Amino acid sequence: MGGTRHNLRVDGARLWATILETSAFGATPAGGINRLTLTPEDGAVRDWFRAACEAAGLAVGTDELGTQFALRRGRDMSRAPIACGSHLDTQPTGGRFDGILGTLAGLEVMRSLNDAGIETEAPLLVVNWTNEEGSRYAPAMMASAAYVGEFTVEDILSRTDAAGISVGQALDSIGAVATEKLGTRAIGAFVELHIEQGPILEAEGKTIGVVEGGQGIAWFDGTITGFESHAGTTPMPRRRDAMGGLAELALAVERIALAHGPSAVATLGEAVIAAPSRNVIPGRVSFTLDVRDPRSATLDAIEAELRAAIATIAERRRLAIDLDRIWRKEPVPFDAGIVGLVESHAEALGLPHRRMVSGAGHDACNLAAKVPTAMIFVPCRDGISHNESESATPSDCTAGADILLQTLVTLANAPKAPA
Ligand code: HGY
Ligand code: MN
Ligand code: MN
Repeated sequence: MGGTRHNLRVDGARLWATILETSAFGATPAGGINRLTLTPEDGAVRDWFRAACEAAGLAVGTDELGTQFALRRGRDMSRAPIACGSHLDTQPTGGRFDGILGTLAGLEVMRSLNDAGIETEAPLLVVNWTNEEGSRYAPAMMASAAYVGEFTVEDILSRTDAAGISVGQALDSIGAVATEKLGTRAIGAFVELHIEQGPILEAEGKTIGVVEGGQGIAWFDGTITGFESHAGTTPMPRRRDAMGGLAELALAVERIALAHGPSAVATLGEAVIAAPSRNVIPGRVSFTLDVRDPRSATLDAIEAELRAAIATIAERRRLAIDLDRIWRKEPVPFDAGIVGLVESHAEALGLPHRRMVSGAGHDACNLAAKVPTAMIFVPCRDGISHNESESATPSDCTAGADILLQTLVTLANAPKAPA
């Protein structure tokens, strides 16, 4: 069969039905999903995914970090599979599309090839990567980073959440049993479909984002230490108020990011007062920072300016402020050949499209270090994501899945690379 069959399409209604069906696992009253990685809700959707893949004739394996690999045989099983997929875990205020669209569209592609009786030369693979979100366990895109060798199994299994539960314990709690070693699963190329999670495609009336790469990310953990004392008897000038320090830091984060705009973004997303009490001046606050920009040098500059601002706040307010960079992901370019394929298929299907860089991190940003990788974006309403109101349309999801189908088939039927 030829490399590309432009008349080949997914069953958009079936894809949409699976998105709605699986949104029940961790459904929130506001219509979103709260399905943190390796919770019972995540375990339930993983069981659903395994059963659905097996019903579609795929062989499902699980690695030591719980990542699920669903394999569709090809005529030439000596070739490395062409992979797709994304993640099924969500943020606490997650929506029904972030990660879920790419994973379920992968299943839909396999189901559509089954319906059409098509066997590809190379095998195909659908992947559900563990803990893409990084909300319960840092860093984000954790399992795909370990798959490409950035972390060891032991390091990841020992990481704990805010309740002190380790990744290993959480995997056991959902009954995840490894059938293969981390990093041993062959992948010849990786294509990830995802909602844009930003406003550009919708604003420009484009259906397909041809993603050329991912921006850089830096994550920080910090603590501000002041001095607890009586809220009623401590005069304002004598206070060493950790929350006052945090308030100033939050404004400095915003000011510094804006100064490097428009691409730079920075977020103080978590803050916890140790032993909070209405009538005690906070003495200790822990916080987290997320800083991003497509330019590595700008990430460096923002970090330096943050540290300078922290030194000034600490000195003036007689606080101790520690800032620890716990993760740095460099900006990553995707494979020009596959990017071109996504673009040419969007062209061939008459779908309005544009090239762009991803503001969000994705497992594809890790895979790109090891295998030819690219991404396909579709719009989401008002660019909203990591919010329960996250929304996309059936037609855009179907269009993205069609491009995924065409791209995967082209790659799987391409002439075998010389040994
Ligand atoms: O943080 C991110 O960019 C991704 O949504 N985990
Ligand atoms: Mn995602
Ligand atoms: Mn996300």
